[in-house]
Amino acid sequence: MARIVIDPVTRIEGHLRIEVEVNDHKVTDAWSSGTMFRGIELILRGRDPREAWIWAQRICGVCTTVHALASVRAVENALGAEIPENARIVRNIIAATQNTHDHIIHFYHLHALDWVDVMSALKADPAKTAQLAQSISDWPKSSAVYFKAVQDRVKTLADSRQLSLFGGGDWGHPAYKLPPEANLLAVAHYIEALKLQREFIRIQAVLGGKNPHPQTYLMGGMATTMDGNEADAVINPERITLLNQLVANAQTFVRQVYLPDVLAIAGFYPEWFQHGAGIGNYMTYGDYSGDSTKSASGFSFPRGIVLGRDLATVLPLDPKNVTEYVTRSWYEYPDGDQAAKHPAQGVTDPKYSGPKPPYEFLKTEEKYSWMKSPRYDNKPMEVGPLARTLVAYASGNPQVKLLVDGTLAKLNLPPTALFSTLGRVAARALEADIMVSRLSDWVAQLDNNMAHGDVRLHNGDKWNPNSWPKSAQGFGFHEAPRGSLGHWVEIDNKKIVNYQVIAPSTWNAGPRDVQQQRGPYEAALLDTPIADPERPLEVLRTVHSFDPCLACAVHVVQANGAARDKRR
Ligand code: NFE
Repeated sequence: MARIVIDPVTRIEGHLRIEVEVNDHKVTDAWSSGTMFRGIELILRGRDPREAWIWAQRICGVCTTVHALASVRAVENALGAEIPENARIVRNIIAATQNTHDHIIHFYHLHALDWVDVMSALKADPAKTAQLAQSISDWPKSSAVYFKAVQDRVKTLADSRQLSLFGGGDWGHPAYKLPPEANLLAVAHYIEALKLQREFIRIQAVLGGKNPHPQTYLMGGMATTMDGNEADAVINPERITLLNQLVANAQTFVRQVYLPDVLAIAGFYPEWFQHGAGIGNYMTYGDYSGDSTKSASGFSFPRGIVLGRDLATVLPLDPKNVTEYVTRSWYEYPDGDQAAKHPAQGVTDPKYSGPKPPYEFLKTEEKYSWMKSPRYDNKPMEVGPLARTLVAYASGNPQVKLLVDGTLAKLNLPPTALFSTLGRVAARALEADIMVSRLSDWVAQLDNNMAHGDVRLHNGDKWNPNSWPKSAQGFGFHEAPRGSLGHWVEIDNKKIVNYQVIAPSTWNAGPRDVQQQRGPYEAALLDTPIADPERPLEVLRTVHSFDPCLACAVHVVQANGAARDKRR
């Protein structure tokens, strides 16, 4: 038996440590630990709730914008502020752009190299690579000359012995299965994706003023301008043309590059549709209102829970059933560490009790993470693109069913194959396809409203604090790229007195709970095959398939205004 430690896990955001026990080349137990402590919510205490989103979105620069959206929604929920139709659409466009952008970057720049051996691409025949590329897609760049040029670039890096962004890989690892031509194809598209993402994210600059961290949110709407007859308006016919172009380019990329690449790569790793399932409970708050009612029934990505991998039933979700444990986290609750707390009554009292550095292993039989353990109805839940896809699929959403069934048919797999490491990867790509098609719908809606003279972006009726109740509590949610995000705010006497965030990666990467139930990462790692314990590439495949962000996942809140910063 061997204990393997990966710390830090790279090609993620934040600080994640994974410890696994390996017996006979298989993972027999796993622990996921957030090793960074951070406290953005602290600085929200005492502030005007109208400015909460500005601070909250600094929780993360990777899922930039998502915390602004969840935060502004929490405050609007607390104070009963409604937003106009155009603000709903602009928020949807910003969020879906972020989602699509994240998924593309995740696949190519954070995850693909777990499957793609960059150095093997040097052995590829560019003409055969062109044939392979043309057999899976109409993407116009797929010529032998193009692939030869990419290969020459990689060769220059390799000859210089400074691999730059391809440095530090486990090249030559026996778990790599792609032929050289598929490796060259993927490396070429890795570089293409760098260019695409840079262009596509201009949508945030148009609608949000900048990226990362768009600056146009406002309680009650959006702080931007819209006028069909005004060249100086932020949203005008010229900008609609630009948005349409950027969305169309992304759609072409998703359909002609990203999706075909995922299918081609997955085809060489069919066994990874059997590894990495994990706990098998999937949760989504749902999001992306298709109409101004904002009710859950109008969500483009529906709300619900799939429990125990049962795709025949979608259970309703009630955010009241969300709790967090600190039994195995470096915090204490005033009423004991066995307790479960709803985030609206959340308490964060940090008490590090792990080993003093330098240390070899964490005390995994005790507390071992800065992440808390979120639970729904006392059960661990996986959140993210796979959860959203499964809930939509099991709900009978026609677009999702068509796309998922078509993809499974191409791979000759049953729906149960989705409960896996590659199921997560495939679901993310399919979701990107759906997101970009929704994006063009929303840009068209915005254009249509403008053509009909509806240019309202903000409701000011709750802006004056004198119109607020003495105290109020609110919940804001968003389906961020990595899954279900919740913000809880408590307002008293016009100021924030308590603020709590549960981010998607806290759901997925959190540690065990009072009942010793593993978190989703930990459960997903069980039975992972390990070819070479010195280079546990296979562990990274499953951990990366969740798209971890530990900056979001660890946080601290001060309950009831008690100001004690115990950072260490
Ligand atoms: Ni920092 Fe995030 C997303 C949020 S965490 S990346 O998506 O919220 O999982």
